[in-house]
Amino acid sequence: MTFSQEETIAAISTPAGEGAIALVRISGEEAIAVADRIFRGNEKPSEIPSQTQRLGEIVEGDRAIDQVMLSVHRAPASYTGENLVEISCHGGILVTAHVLAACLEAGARAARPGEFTERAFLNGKMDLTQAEAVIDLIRARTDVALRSAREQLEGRLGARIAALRGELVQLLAHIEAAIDFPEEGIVPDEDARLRSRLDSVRQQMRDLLATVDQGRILREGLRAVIYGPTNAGKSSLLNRLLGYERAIVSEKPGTTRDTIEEVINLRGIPIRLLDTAGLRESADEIEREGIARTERSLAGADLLLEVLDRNVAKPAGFMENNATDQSHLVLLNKSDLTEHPDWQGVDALRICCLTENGLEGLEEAIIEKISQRHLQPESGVAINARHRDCLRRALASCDLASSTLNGRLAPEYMAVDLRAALGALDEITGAADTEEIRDALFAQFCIGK
Ligand SMILES: Nc1nc2c(ncn2[C@@H]2O[C@H](COP(=O)(O)OP(=O)(O)O)[C@@H](O)[C@H]2O)c(=O)[nH]1
Ligand SMILES: [Mg+2]
Repeated sequence: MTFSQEETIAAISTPAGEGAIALVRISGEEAIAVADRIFRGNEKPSEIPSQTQRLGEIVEGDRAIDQVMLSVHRAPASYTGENLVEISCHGGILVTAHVLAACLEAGARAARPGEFTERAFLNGKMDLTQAEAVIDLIRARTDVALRSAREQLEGRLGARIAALRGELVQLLAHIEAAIDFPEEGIVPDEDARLRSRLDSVRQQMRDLLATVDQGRILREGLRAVIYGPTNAGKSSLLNRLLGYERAIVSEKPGTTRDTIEEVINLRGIPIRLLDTAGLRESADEIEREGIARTERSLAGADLLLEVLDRNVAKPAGFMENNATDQSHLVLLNKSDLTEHPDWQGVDALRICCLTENGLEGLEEAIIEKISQRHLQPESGVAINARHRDCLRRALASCDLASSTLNGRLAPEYMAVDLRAALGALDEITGAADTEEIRDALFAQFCIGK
């Protein structure tokens, strides 16, 4: 990337479209000078005190573009840590485009996605885990996901990583002392202390790694796949859980052919519900493709909701205790109709999508299934896939260091491994800033953030 930090950037920070107001941001050394060139009010932006705002006009030459509120934030007390000007203009597509164009004409350059937050990171306003939390916060769909993102933004995860880092640095200091003064060696009682400290670091890393499932669910939603024979009421169940008629429901078998995906909020947990084409032998090419898609969805599911029609015979191949490592719930639908003798004594949740009977119980059962496997509500920290990759490497290096210690090999080996572990931890917070990680991370942002 050849974008310079020195340049002053500008962007529309609110979503494209019509709204009451929109926000255009300018950040960088020249931000206030750029604002001076385009703003007409009682005072010039360079005369306005920090963190205050003034009413005025944005002008292009002699022509007024819009009446706006403009606020000035001087470095380092701003979101980006640089001089930052925020212009609240009317929220029309053309108006905001003209205000931005005036900023660019006056010397700013168009910002890349995430560049404001990237500058906040580069100026030490936040570490990488906090920058990632900004994305999580914007994308959060439930209160639980929001709370987790907010805690990460406050630096909870960064603090845990910093604590681990501190312990590794201390271990490393001991080892290096042993390398520098080999005649003193590592005495047996110190040896035991080192081992227990290293073991504690490894355990803390494993504990953090265990939160990755929770993190994925809060960020992307738990994948729950509704499947079963045609006409059992799968699409009806999706509609009931969503609260509106999303999928077509029909007495004609084979109606749902494509998979339909919607996110619901089940007591704070985002759940990605997939309604699928019913499983049956079919001569229809499109339906066969739908069934192939169902099978693929099943493979990637966290939770399987098997819907069956209690009014008809048990389908061939039905297994009550489906032996998969995924969570599985058997739902006998149409409990308003008489039960076919096949189902007698079968352990399943009886529900009715017509009357909504049993749906409360279904919600309970879903929550119970997923809390057994994925969620630890007491822990607010929930790592993402990038953190997981770094932590896995850090743990592997600590494991190596541990076997070096047990094998009584030269302390130099252990020092190398501990340094590798430190490097991997530093990638998480961005202390070991590599441009590659940064580019990938900030590219996920929207422009103006
Ligand atoms: N009596 C009764 N009919 C239902 C119930 N749930 C769904 N149906 C009906 O069963 C038929 C098939 O439903 P649908 O949701 O399209 O099933 P899918 O093929 O599994 O998606 C439709 O005519 C629904 O109205 C229920 O609880 N009781
Ligand atoms: Mg259907």
